[in-house]
Parts: sequence; C-alpha cells; structure tokens
Amino acid sequence: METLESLRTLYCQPFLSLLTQARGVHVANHPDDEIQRCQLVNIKGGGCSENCGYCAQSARYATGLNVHKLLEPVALRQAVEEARAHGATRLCLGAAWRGLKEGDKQLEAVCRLVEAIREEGLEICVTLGLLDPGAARRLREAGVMIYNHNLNTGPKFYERITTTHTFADRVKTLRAAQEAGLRLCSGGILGLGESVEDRLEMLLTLCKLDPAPESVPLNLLVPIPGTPLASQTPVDPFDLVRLISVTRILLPYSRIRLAAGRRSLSPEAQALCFLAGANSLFIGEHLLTTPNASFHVDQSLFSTLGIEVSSSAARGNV
Ligand code: SAM
Ligand code: DTB
Ligand code: SF4
Repeated sequence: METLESLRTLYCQPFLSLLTQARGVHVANHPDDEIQRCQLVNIKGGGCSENCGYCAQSARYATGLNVHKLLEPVALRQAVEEARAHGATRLCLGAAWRGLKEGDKQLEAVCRLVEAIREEGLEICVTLGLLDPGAARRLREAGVMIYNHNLNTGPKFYERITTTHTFADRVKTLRAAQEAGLRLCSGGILGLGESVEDRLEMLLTLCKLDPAPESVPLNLLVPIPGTPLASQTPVDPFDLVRLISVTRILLPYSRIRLAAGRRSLSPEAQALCFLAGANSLFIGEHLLTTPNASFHVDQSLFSTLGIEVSSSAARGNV
C-alpha cells in the first residue's frame, strides 16, 4: 500500500533514475507508445456559482467571459466533425455548473445532446461538476462512457482554492460515477501555489479509487486575469515531469493526459513528459475558454518524435 512517505521517496530520487523507472513501467504496459487525442467542447460556458480561484467561468470574478446557454445539437455535430477530422477519438463535453441532480432540466438537456452523438464512434466523456447517484446513472443510460471530475489538488490545500464545495464532495461524485458504471477521468492542476506534498496527496487519493481512474489529466494553471490566481509563479517543467513519472509508476495502466497549459511547454519539455509516461493530449485550437497548442505545431511535434496517435481506449484493469 502506497503512503505519502513512499511517494515522497519515489518523487525525490535523482531525476534520471525516476524517469528511467517510469519509462520502464510505461513500456511494459503501453507497448505501442501511442498518444490518445481528445477534443474539448464547452457546452455551457461561464456563470458558474462556484468560487474556484483558477477558473475563468466562475461568476464571482470579473474575467470578461460572457455567459452562454447550452450548446445547440447542430453546433455539437459540427464539433464532432472537426474532432474527427483532427483525429480525436474522445470528445469531452464540459459545462460550467456546480453540478447536477437527478431530475434537473439541465441534466435532461445534456442527455439529449449525448444521445444525438452516441452513435458517432467517439468515446463520450462529460464534465458537469458534482453528481448525485441518480444523475450519474441517467448519464450512463444516455450513452456517456467516462466522467471527468478533477480533484485538482490535495485535501489540505483544497479549501485554499475553493470554499463553495469540498474535496470530500468531489470524491463522493467520483464514487457515484463509478457506481453508475462510468469510467473515471480525474486529475489536477499544478501551479495553484500548492506544495509537492499536496500534489502527492492528490495522487494518493486517486490511486485508492477502485478501479483507478482510466485517465488522469495533469493541467498546468492557465492564469486567468481577474481571478485570485492570475499571478502565480509558473511551474518548473521538471516538476511536471517528476509528477508524471510518479503518476505512471502508481497507475501503470491509466492514460496520463498532458492537459491545459501545454502551449507554455517547449517541444523538448513535452517530449520529456511523453518519456515519463504521458500518453494523452487535448487537441484543437481551444480548451474551454483559452487557446490550446495549435494543431499544426502538434503535427510537427508528432512527426519529429515519430509518435503514433491512438485509435483505442485505455487497456488493462482500468
Ligand atoms: N464545473 C465542472 C468542474 O469543476 O468539475 C467542469 C468544468 S471545470 C472548468 C473542469 C476542470 O478544468 C477543472 O476541474 C480544472 O481542473 C480545469 N481548469 C479550469 N480552469 C483552469 C485553468 N485556468 N487552468 C488549468 N485548468 C483549469
Ligand atoms: C481537464 O483536466 N482540463 C480541461 C478538461 N479537463 C475539462 C479543462 C481545461 C481548462 C483550461 C482553462 C480554460 O480553457 O478555461
Ligand atoms: Fe469553474 Fe467548475 Fe469551479 Fe465552476 S465548478 S468555477 S466551472 S472549475
């Protein structure tokens, strides 16, 4: 059983030795060395009741973002076409809500959107905030396969970034999603002002879930003017590579996604992330409200590295 102490020992070993260990775990479990491509679609932007200190979509901060209504099915279809044209195998639909409960009108509206694209051959992931067990079951019935709900940071630091809901609320949602038969996508953000210990505590919580999350997005904070976390010090890419390495060793079968903030990384830093075990990306010109790494720059990186892009889901016991 992993402990915070054992993770700290793993994390603190010399960089090259940690990287070598992680690479060994990676090739043993992901022999094809391919990279999954996921496309984000913001189906309902802005106006969120929560006060997450990093988020452009919280109604509490003057971030200049307009509040949008739920996306129309025709616009979603267009996003599906674009995602496919760019080689994405997974679509992740995001909404700026605190969460949804069984019977909510918005839940039914999201289910109708999902039902409209469930036969398109893409994996469907949604990220809608906190869920009760009934809402999770309804999403599964509608054709959702994966639920994204990030823990974002460790339990002790959580109340420094959000006070309108708790770390325990987030864990409860992950359990409700799992019980409804949804696979989990859950990770965090680096660069909120947290310590390495907070990051490791987040990983410890993730690896105690049974089964472990099938994907773990690791975001670098994208600083949003107007939010309390607009002026944080950027994360050292070596710290990101160390965290990816520890994640790979702890969760050998999960996909590790290099998520938000990728455009701030050099091609060389991204290559180190892949070497440490990252094997999933968000593609497309936009994340939810901010720009992403450009498609052409990504193509050139993949071609330089000779990287295969995947057409499959995660394997193993996740
Ligand atoms: N409201 C839902 C929730 O909080 O789970 C879903 C949408 S929320 C925008 C999805 C995730 O995006 C957050 O949990 C966080 O990990 C990530 N995120 C949001 N703003 C970010 C930022 N400025 N930089 C990096 N990641 C961010
Ligand atoms: C995840 O881990 N990161 C994505 C997705 N899951 C929902 C969101 C990143 C958002 C970055 C900031 C923005 O564009 O507003
Ligand atoms: Fe942003 Fe989600 Fe927090 Fe709302 S709950 S402020 S959308 S991260």
